[in-house]
Amino acid sequence: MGLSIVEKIIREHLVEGVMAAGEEIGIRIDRTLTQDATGTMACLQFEALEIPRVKTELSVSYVDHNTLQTGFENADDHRFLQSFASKYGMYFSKPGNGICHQVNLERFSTPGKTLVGSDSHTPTAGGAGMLAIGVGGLDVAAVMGGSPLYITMPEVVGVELHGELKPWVAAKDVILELLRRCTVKGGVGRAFEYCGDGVKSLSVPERATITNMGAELGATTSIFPSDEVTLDFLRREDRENDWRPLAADRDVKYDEIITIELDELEPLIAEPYSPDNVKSVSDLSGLKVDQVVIGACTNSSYTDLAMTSHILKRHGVHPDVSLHISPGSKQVLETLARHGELEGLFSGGARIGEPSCGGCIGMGAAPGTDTVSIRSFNRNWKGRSGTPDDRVYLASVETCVAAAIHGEIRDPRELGRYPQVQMPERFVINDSMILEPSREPERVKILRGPNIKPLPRREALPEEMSGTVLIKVGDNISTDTIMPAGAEILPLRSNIPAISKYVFHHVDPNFSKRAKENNGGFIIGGENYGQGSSREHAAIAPMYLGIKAVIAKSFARIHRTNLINFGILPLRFANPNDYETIEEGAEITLPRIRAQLEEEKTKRVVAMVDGRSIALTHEYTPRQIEILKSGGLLNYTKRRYAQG
Ligand code: MIC
Ligand code: SF4
Repeated sequence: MGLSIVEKIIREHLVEGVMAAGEEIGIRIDRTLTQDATGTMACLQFEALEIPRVKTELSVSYVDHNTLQTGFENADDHRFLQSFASKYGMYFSKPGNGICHQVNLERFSTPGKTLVGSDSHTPTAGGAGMLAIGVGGLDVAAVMGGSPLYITMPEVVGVELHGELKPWVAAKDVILELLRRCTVKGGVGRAFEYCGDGVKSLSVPERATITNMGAELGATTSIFPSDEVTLDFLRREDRENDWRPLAADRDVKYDEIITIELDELEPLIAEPYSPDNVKSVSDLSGLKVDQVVIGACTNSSYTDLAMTSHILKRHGVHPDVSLHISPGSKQVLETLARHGELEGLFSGGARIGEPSCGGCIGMGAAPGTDTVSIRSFNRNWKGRSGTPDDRVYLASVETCVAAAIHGEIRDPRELGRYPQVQMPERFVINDSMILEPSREPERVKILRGPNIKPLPRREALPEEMSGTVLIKVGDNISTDTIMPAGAEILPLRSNIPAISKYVFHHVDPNFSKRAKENNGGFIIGGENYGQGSSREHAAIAPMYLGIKAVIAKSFARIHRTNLINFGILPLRFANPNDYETIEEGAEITLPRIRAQLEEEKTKRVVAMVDGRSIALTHEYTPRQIEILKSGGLLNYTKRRYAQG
């Protein structure tokens, strides 16, 4: 039977396990990507492994999230990351050079290579045929230290694209359509591989928009074939030598096939507060819009912004709208400047920010009270923008520009002639903000500011665990809810004692105080607990507060692994109805927990809840059980990989 692209790349990199869906496999990783908000922890963790130099073929450390320097913290982190990269053999992309996923796509993406990144949107690189997976920082640290990446072999879904998109309908609408059909948990345990005659009509940046938002489906990864279109993109980046063709075998048998007729799609929009809350733009026509933000790793490529410029030249921004633009990278900005499109953005009335994540992670551009903000981003969970009761809608750049011009949501097709923007023959190639590692690493001193605090560690798993249910939450709780970001909290990513005060802050500001008073305890969750970002702070900070286990109906992939990596037990209700029977304040005991986990075959754990017993399941692999027994991945990896 023929293989999919996902299977072909995995087969080339397989070092442990069998390539069958649901099985744990270990794959060799060629490259890593880290960003500043998760990178400082990854670096501290790598340091704790006591390995002198990264062992990957290429590791790049980016600064893109914490570029708002309202105090010393972020600037100190940048200096730390720069000195760390130089000493340990990583490339360093300076603040201002752009969003990790966009810069990676432009300067490093290589078909057929494996990439792990400490950011959930790492699969953006799948737009150029890379097998790219988002994980927590500790998993990246272990990979930089020479460990394979351990994942559950996903099922492979073939997304068959037919035809071509109509003018004003965008790649963003393709992924919004998938989110509408599959929901934010539809991709858990699955990889999305794009195929069909429609693939060739999409450019690499358009493909990257689609694979980027595969993260919102909860997918392990998303990938496009590597074809002439990929070669064409790499040529414009002066990297044609990085190309190799990649296609699924003709007789491939996908686990499921989803078909999308591109020419039947219409402009779509996700309403607050979930990326899968998708409607037709025309259904919302007339809704007053106060702010429009174009940018983020989903939609901030040269073609996105050049098209914006051409439309703004024709029609200016509505007087009541504030239009913010964050270019994805310095290359995008420089290319716009060289081709005269930057002028169109300014003269049309846009506010231009530096190339960074910016408003996407609440670092600026927070919307006003009771106002509507429409964004080309990928996430719209309540409060993520920095305004607690925000009303953020997600849409294509085309739909965003139409709203900026009209001051209300309008179908972009009403704007008339579509400006067909081509990519330039050559993008502006200027890697001056990407620094090479030092050739004399022993002379490099790591620069550590006062906000960088030592890593907290967890002891080995005790024989028995007991405590109180500190909080009970519902379905689809994102890591933004568990560990919020934004301008106030994000600068504390290197300081776990300080950031842990904000765990569940917007649900219960006293959560961290209560956790401390109770010496930790338990969390109860619904379906898809921990969806969204890869931030391991949503596990480290609860670990620091003494959380012992999270008992939920189901978990999102990255967060579940992060919990295990930090010695917190993710456990599932054997009978989901038991969720209803546990309230905040209940007393839970996990008797003989070490022994229970060792009874591997049953994969069951019995919990005593206020004296009654409840059956839980765990689905840990033998390796994960060892990690949990060691008190987390750091203790485990140190033992296993430090030598050699
Ligand atoms: C996000 O989009 O939520 C982030 C910020 O990029 C996160 C990483 C982080 O929290 O640092 C992600 O997507 O993994
Ligand atoms: Fe940055 Fe937003 Fe992309 Fe996360 S989703 S990497 S915060 S631009």
